[in-house]
Amino acid sequence: MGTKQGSGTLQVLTSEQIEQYAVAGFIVIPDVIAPEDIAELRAVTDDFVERSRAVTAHDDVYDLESNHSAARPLLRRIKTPDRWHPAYARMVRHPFIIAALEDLWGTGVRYQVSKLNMKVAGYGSPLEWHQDWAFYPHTNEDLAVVGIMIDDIDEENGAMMAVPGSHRGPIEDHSYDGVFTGGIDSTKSSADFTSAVSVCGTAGSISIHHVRAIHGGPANLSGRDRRYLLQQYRASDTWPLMEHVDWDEWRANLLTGDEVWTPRMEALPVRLPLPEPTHGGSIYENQRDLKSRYFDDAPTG
Ligand SMILES: O=C(O)CCC(=O)C(=O)O
Repeated sequence: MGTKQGSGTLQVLTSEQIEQYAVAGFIVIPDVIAPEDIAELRAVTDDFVERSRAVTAHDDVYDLESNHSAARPLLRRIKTPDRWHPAYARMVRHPFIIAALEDLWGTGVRYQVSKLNMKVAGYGSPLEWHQDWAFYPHTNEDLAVVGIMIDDIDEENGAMMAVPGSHRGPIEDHSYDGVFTGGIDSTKSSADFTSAVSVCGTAGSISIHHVRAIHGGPANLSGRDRRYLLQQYRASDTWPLMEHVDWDEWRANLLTGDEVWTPRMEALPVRLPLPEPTHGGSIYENQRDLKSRYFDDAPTG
């Protein structure tokens, strides 16, 4: 095994928060993103929704709810939002977020990819239980998703739910009928889904969840939108087992620390996400083949 490079001095997280992350596999930190940044993210996102009226099928930017229309634009997701607008790109390099990940890992930090999950009021689709690790196993487990709460998020408007301690459990089977679906068949898993908790916070809070934590969440049946900007990061010394590495992009995404030529290897449970899903483009599409559903679908009316 390699060794971590960190200084050992915490910059932004408390030792209690680090302990909570280690035990539960996720934390929420309030008041990280400034109100003016949240206001800008909301306005920019509203513009994207407006422009989606002209869109009739999933594309590189938009993942659509099934009854999206020009008259009533309904987005499930804005894909790779940092590529399309600087307001999102700035959030990728938010100093608090980078420092928090350094605190957790004691290594440099590399950015991976982002998505903005919309869960629109009265509709937003559920996501079945899954572990991000099932999609992208690496040489070590220091990967996390940082969720920026653009709206107040609570149990009513479809907060993500996570199973405490599940990041210390096995890698679950995410296949159904022999195909990788990116979702767990809860009737076949030994995970305790009844212990799951909602990951809630006011707008401007961030969540951080571990790559192996089991998480998912219900449809948003409330009258309030739930926009959640999810940014994926990995430690500078973790390398993907399967992903194609574009060298220029890989280097450009190293936000802090030195390039590492010797991946840190850990003995971890891994399952490969194969055979590939029948439906590609987003996790929502991948999960279409998972016929055993835990969360009720959103109403289509
Ligand atoms: O939007 C959510 O509540 C969960 C997001 C998630 O797990 C994902 O997009 O993989």
